[in-house]
Amino acid sequence: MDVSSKTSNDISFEDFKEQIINDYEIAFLSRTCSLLGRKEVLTGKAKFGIFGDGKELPQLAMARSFKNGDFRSGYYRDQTFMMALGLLNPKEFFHALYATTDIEKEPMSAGRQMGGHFLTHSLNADGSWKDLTKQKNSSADISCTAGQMPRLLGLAQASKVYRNQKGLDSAKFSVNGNEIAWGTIGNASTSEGMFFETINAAGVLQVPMVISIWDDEYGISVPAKFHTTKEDISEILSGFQRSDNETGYEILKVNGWDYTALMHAYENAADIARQEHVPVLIHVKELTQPQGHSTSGSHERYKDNERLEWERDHDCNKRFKEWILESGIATTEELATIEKRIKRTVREAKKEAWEEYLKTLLTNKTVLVNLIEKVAATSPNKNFLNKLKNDLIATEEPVRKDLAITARKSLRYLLGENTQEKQDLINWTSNFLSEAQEKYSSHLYSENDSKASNITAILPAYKDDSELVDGRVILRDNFDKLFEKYPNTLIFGEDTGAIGDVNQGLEGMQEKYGKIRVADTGIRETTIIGQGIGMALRGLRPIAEIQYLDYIFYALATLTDDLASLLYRTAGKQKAPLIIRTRGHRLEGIWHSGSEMGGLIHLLRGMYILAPRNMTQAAGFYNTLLKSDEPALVIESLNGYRLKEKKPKNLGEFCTPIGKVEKLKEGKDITLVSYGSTLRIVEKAAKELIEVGIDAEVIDAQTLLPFDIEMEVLESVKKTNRLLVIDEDVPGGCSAYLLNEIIEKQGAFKYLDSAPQTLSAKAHRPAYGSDGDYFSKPNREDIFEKVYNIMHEVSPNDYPKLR
Ligand SMILES: Cc1ncc(C[n+]2csc(CCOP(=O)(O)OP(=O)(O)O)c2C)c(N)n1
Ligand SMILES: [Mg+2]
Repeated sequence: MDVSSKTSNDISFEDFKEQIINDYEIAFLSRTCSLLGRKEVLTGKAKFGIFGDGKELPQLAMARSFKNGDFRSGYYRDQTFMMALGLLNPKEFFHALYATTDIEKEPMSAGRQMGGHFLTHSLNADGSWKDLTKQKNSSADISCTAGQMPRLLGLAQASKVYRNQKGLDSAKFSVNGNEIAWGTIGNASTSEGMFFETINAAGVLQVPMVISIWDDEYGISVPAKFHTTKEDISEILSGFQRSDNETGYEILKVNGWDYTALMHAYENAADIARQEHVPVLIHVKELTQPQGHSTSGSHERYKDNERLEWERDHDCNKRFKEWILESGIATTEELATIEKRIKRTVREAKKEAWEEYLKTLLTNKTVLVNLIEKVAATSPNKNFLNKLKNDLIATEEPVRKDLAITARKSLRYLLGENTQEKQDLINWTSNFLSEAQEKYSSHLYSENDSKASNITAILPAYKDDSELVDGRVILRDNFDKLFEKYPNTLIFGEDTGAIGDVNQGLEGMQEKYGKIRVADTGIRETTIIGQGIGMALRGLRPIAEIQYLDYIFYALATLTDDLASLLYRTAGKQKAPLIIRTRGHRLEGIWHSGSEMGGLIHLLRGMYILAPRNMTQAAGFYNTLLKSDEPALVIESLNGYRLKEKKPKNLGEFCTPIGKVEKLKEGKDITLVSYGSTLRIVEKAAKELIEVGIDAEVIDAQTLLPFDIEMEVLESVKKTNRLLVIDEDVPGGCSAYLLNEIIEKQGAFKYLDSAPQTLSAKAHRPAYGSDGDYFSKPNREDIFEKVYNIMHEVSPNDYPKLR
């Protein structure tokens, strides 16, 4: 196995010396950036700063053991690590602080994330993968403490899959699974459930993950005694330590100011993880925060003098320097020369970054000042316009907002004027606004050809004598085709493997495709999603199964904070095309009847949310999604697995289009829009309505995010002039969203002759009793009566009062 690394044991003393001096330079460089960064915030040039000071030394050790192909999943303290690997330079550090919106200059997020949130680019401009085995990789940070943990599990698991599963397309992602996923987390954040869930799962899965805990004994102002039992995280995790006869973790403890101990700990950890695929936990103790937590306050408020004194004494850079001097590796003068040079470098980088940041803004300012000057020359509102112009001139360091406000306000003073100068100002303003908007709003979804809503629809095809089978059989046989067709696809979840999911949609698949590709997991929704995100970030095509929609909320934080925001927060530089399979809508009881679509569509923008009415449509969505590279949530109908459907002959091929509604019944009196399980009831109600002379058009929304890109519902409303949206979410939930899409976005209000309405479930969850569903969710009679009453209002003579 090619996992050997050059260790400090087998290099010459000269090399060792050089390495140490190099490390000292990085430690000093990083610290200088932190100190100057804080000043930039305090003088108002940047809004907020959170830095890596006090954590430099262990990050140098981690960087030294970090190889090409490896992945980091960490948090805001890791600037030294990034600098050590050449993934962040001082100029980029300052660009991030100022939030420069140019991705070339601010590669971490093009100004979308606060400084201190790191990443590397996994994608080329066209959205295709770079060769991740030839670069050092960092998944994109999020601010939520411990939010990096679930994905860390998946990043590590990918190595395990690549090493053990034959036939995968691994060229750009793995060399025999030798890659380590390196996690970092603050001591206080280990209190989060996500941390414990991940630790346990990685122990079960035995994946190559090295998790470092940067322990500075504080979480902002709160000391360790309020966070951690016994105030010692590795002590309380000691039960995870592997033994001769049981698998588990290797747990290491090391002081964060002890350079040689750190180097050895990290080399040791890397060897164990890389070669044996055993998770390693490194508890790095006695770290400090020389400048306190962030620029939001000073730590003198909550640390006593004794602690502050202790921190000064244990500052890892100070101890490192003392050790270098004591060991005779360098002299005081030599280090002073280095420090002087680095201070200069950082100051220059800061200056250049600020100038670059301001440059386009100042150019735009000059153009705008000229444009306003010209319109003012002939305008009766000259004085007002000149005031706006002079105010802008006085704003020496404008942000885009200042320019936008000035331009937009000046147009108000030109109402009724009709000059070329005014037109020039209008043109400039429109351009400026759309460019600025693009900088802050692009990449919520893919902008490439593989965008999910670009995938062409392929209809299911049937033989003349196609058999009627249970819906779950269609899913199962379709998954069979998909596993055959896409070697990198794998599915996992609670009861997904051995029994082939609770509804037998994967019956026999584990026997056929093995325990890696069709796998059971523990009951731990958050890390099931984390497995999916991490593996998707490394080129696999995971399908993570959440057993019931009602339990997705355990994983909601990871879905909304990490997965849904990924493309946006990386400005298109990372993707995680994770498919989440779950089942929901009505069945029975409070936790097996969920259809909480409103909550999901609001929190998961950046993902696709699909609610197929039957298993053929569902299978078609999986087929479409695997051709695309975007994350999606597919909610199968819980009560549809045993309903009969005609079995298509082109399983694995037909594609349900994303963003397209489907008309299920033509009608002329009213448009009924619904989705999922409710739709079947709507169809039955529509049949009964015919008996009283009401001819409803029935439309399946089926893809909620995005909804009806081609605006087919609008065409329907143009014909029927009436609209009712029906679902089984709470009042004001998804039905209100659909109404907003149709009325406001599509502009259907112009064509309505009756008030548009919604019919939803009650605000509470459905009761379990045999008629609990009937009284909790819209039933056939409710739908019939609601439609009838709308028609009664239109024509009381034709449709006399029901009751
Ligand atoms: C889920 C969540 N809760 C609260 C916060 C606010 N917050 C940011 S950092 C932090 C303290 C983290 O302390 P620790 O994990 O020890 O890391 P350190 O900053 O000390 O390195 C808190 C409470 C957050 N970002 N996310
Ligand atoms: Mg801490």
